[in-house]
Amino acid sequence: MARRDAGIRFRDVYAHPVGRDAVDKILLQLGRSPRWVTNPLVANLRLRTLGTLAAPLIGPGVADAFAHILAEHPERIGQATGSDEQAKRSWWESAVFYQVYPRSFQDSDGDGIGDLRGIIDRLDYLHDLGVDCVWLSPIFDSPNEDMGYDVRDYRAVMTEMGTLADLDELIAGCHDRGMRIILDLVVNHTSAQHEWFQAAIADPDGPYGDYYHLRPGAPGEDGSGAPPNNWTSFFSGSAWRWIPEAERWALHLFAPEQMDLNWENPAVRAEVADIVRWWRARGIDGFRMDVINYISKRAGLPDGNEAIGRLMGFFGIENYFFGPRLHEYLHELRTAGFTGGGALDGLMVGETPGVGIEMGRLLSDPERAELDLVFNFDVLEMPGRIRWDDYSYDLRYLKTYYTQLLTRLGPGDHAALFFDNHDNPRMLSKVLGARADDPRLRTAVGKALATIQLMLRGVPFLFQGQEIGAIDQDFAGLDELRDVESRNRHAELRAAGHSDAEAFAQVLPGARDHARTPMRWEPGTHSGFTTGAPWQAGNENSIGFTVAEQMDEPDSVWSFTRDLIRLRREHRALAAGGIRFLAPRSRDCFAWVRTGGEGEDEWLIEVNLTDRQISRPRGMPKAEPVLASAADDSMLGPYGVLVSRCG
Ligand code: ISL
Repeated sequence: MARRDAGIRFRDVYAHPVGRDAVDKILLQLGRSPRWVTNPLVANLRLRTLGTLAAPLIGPGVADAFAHILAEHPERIGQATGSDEQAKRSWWESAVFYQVYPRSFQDSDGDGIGDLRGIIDRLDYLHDLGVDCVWLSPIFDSPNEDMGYDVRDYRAVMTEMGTLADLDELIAGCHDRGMRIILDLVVNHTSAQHEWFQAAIADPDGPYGDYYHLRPGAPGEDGSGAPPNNWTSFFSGSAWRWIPEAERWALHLFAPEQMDLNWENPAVRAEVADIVRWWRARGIDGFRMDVINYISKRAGLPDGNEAIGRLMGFFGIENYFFGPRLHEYLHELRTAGFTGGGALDGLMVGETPGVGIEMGRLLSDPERAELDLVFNFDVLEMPGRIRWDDYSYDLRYLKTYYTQLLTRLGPGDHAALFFDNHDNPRMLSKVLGARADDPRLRTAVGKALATIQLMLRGVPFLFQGQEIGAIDQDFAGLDELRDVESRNRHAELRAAGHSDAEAFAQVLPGARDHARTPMRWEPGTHSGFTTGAPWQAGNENSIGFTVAEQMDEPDSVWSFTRDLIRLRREHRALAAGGIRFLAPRSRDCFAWVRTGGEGEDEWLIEVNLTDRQISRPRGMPKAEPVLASAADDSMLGPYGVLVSRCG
């Protein structure tokens, strides 16, 4: 069989959306410029030659892995087309989203776990902030091995969070206030306790056996029996679990209790479409689709390339992060699940770890009727860094990242703009570290991040607590960490010979637990989150950074965030207009203009990305300051911000 990479030149790889994003991702991890690969010498190299030359450095087979991906996806990078005016105007394009992590938002019954009634009690708060759409992290029935991301029943509410009647009341409460609500749909995998999986292992050759990736084999008494391939889990260890009662290996890309669904099976796809229709009928306005780019696995589940596995930290990822039938599955779900009365309605925002700019454009191209927009995670860490690294995030990287991202997106493309979520430490703490104890700096950075997120061109997703300058927690030890990823990583480090203290020190910087501490509503015991014992430690007691204190303080992060959202609501250019970047040569100042339609105001935004005072860039357009933080008409203080109306 002719090798797949016969004749392919490196420029072909870089002209392909998947190839370009994969190469850019590798360059990002290596902290290298794209010029490394766009120069004619490299660009004209045959992929096979490059693979041979690079083999000593990156190992064999990488070129073939690229060729394989290109062969599976015939698309080429499309040019940005259309215009801002032509781009369709759906409700979500100008909406401000707010992610609620229900478990840590508000407890109403004193069991220490946040619940739906608690969210209902806080809907006026979200409305006052200016939220247009609430995204709930999973509330479905779950054993909570991964805090709800292991669903046991897609049509029932987790007991500790309430009932379906509560959820119906919450949906109505949002709609009555002119807000919308989307749920977190986790359908790459189910809980091992889901009835489908239980039926599958009871009868692996029966109808449900093909709902999952089950493979024969056996670990052997002496453990000599190897799993079906070398894939590793994102939560440590192999991605395969031996199920003795079924005498099968079962695939789990995440925890051993999260069993990957086999989307090649039309019955699985039909089940998911039915779940979507069921929730749409209950009034849900859409979904955030959990790791939805992983659903299509390469046929045969082949071994992962050693070099890619070492570089990315997970073996096998090239066989599923953008699988061969992904477009087909998404389009089918979009049309089967979301077509209400003929028009494509409802929102599908994809959580797509590992997907880069071009793949994101492909998945969210309106012409394809797949996803509406995706989360691109490359903003969360600086080049060459991973979440577990203990380092100081330099905000100047945001100028590089967003200038590249938003310049590459066309008017028909949309970017989800986010800094925090339930899976990552707080961005504010990544920037300031221990300096976050300085309330002035903490407030300045909180406002700067809110300005970038709410004033750039894109769809902002605030995460609970961001609006009050929430920061990471000083967890005292492993017993305060609840996240399966944190605890498994700690166990893996201990098994590798690290002491408890060393293992904890390596887990702490990247622990997802930082984002899952209880919302700080007011000073005092458990910050008004619960009258009981909170499920997760939240030992911060800094003064001035609770909701109650911030709402009363005109110079707080909360008030500034509310004012930014209000400006978006009052001026279309800020919510849905175009963007023109200014002062490209200034490393320290991130400046841009939001452009409107005929007769609409244009707006100038300037952000000091450093902890030093700087002069405003020269040559800015004439503009009247409307909202400012640590700034005047000539200087921008540390992390200072100016939002001005042009003209
Ligand atoms: O945050 C991440 C990438 O930056 C990863 O830690 C995260 O696991 C990955 O993005 C997938 O996350 C989603 O699926 C997981 C679940 O644990 C996460 O909470 C969810 O957001 C498995 O369902």
